[in-house]
Amino acid sequence: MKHLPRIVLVVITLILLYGTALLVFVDPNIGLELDRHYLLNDTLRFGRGFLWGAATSAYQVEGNCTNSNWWEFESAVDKQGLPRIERGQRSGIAADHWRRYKEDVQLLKEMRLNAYRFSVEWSKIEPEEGIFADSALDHYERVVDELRANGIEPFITLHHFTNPLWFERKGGFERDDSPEILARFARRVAGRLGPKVRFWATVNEPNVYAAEGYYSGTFPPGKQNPARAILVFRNLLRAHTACYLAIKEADPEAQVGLPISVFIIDPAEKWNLLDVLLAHYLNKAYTVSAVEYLTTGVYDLSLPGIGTDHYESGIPDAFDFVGLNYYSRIYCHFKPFAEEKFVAVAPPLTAMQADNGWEIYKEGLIRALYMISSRTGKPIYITENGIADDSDQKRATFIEDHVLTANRAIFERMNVRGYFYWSLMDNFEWTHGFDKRFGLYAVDYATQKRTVRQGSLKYKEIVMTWARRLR
Ligand code: GCO
Repeated sequence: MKHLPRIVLVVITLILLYGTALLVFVDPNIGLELDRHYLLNDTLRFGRGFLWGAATSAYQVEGNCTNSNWWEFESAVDKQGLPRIERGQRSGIAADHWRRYKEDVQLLKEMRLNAYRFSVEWSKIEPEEGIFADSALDHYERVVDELRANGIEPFITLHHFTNPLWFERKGGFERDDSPEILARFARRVAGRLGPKVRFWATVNEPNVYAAEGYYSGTFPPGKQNPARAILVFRNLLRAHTACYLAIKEADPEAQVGLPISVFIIDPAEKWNLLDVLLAHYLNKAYTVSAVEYLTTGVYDLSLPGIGTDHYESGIPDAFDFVGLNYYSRIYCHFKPFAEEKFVAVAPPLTAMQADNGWEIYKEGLIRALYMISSRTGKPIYITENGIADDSDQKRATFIEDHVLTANRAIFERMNVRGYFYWSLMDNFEWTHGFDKRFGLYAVDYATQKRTVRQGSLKYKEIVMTWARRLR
C-alpha cells in the first residue's frame, strides 16, 4: 500500500466514504418486495376488535361549508391567474352528506363495515369566535346516534384542513395561541359528543396542511414561505397536544391520536448520494418528526437549505394511537444548479398508477407501518388508504393488496388495529375538484345517486371473511 500514488489512496478513500454514506442513509427497506401469492395465502390475523371502516371529511362530502377558508379559496386564482381548483370547480353541495347521512350510514352497513371516520366542520360549529352553534352540534350528535344505532363505531376527526374564516383572517395556525383556540373547540365538541364517541383524530395530516398551505401554496392560505411552513407544522403538533389534553379532560377513556400522511420518499437515483441524502432528510422532516414529537414531545425539524426548528412541549406521550394516511411513494431528485433544488420525478414507466398519477405501491404501507411501529408500540389505525380509479379496474386489487400487506405487518408484530378505506363515496378532492374518484360508492352529482363500485365488493368480501372466522 505505501507505494501507491497518493491520488489512488484519495480515490479509494472517497469511494469508501461514498459507499458508507449510501449504506448509512439509504432506507434498508427500499427494495422490499411482497409476493402477492404469499400475501393471498397468509392467515388473516385481524383481531376481534379490528376496525373496518371508510373515511370522509366534512368539507369534501357535506356541502355548503360556506363559512370556511376553503370556500373562499375556491373562488381565488393563483399567481398565474389560474383558478385554485381545477376547471374552476366549486364544492357547492358536494355529496350532500349533511342531508343524506342516514342513507350513507346504510352504505357503510351494506359494506359490512363496523367503523366510520368523518370530520366535524369547525366553521359550522363555531361560526364566530367563541360562539358555538348548538344546531350544528345537534346534527353531529344525530350522525353519531345513527351510526351507533347501526352498530358502527364513530371515529371523529376534529380538524381536517378547513378553518372558520374568522380564524383564518386572524392568521390561522401561524398564531402562537392557535393550539388553545383549537383546543377550546375540541373541548366543546368532546364535551357534547364525548360519551358516545371513543375515537378522536385531532388534526388531519399536519404535515400536508403545512406543506401545501405554506410551502407549495396550493392549499389556503396559498403562501410559499418555508419558515412559515415549519412554524405552522410546529403549531399544529402543539394543537394536537392541546386537543389531546382537552378531550381527555372531557373523557379520560377516550382514545386520541394524530393522523399523519406518510408518502414513502425514495431517491430517484439510488446511487446518487445527493438524492439519497435528500430522501433521508425529507422523510425525517415530513413524517418521522411528527411521530417522534408524539413520543417525546420534542419537535426537531431540519431541512438543510430550507430551515430548522426545535420545540419542546414538555408533554411526551400525549397520544393513544397513531393514524396512518398512506397512499403511495414519491421519488425525489436533487438538482444542485436549478432554482427548484429538489423535485419529485415520475414513477418508473413499469409502475402501476392511480388516476392522479400516484404509484400503486403496496410495500410502502408496511414500510410506513414499520417507520411508526419501530418508534412507538402504540396502536396504529390506517386512517386513510385508497385509490383514485374512475374506471374501477384497479380498486379491487388495490384494496386486497393493501389489506393483506397490513395483515403481514400484524404477523410481523406491528400493532395495527384498524383500516379505513378512503373514501366511502366520491367527493370533492380539494384542488382536483370532483375529478378524482376515490369512492367505494360512485356519486352521480346530478342526482346524488350512490352506486356501489364492483371493485369495492372485494373490501366487503374481505370483511365478511374476517367476520365469519370470528364466529
Ligand atoms: C389527504 C386528505 C384527504 C384526501 C385523500 C385523497 O390526505 O389529502 O386526508 O382529504 O382527499 O387523501 O387525496
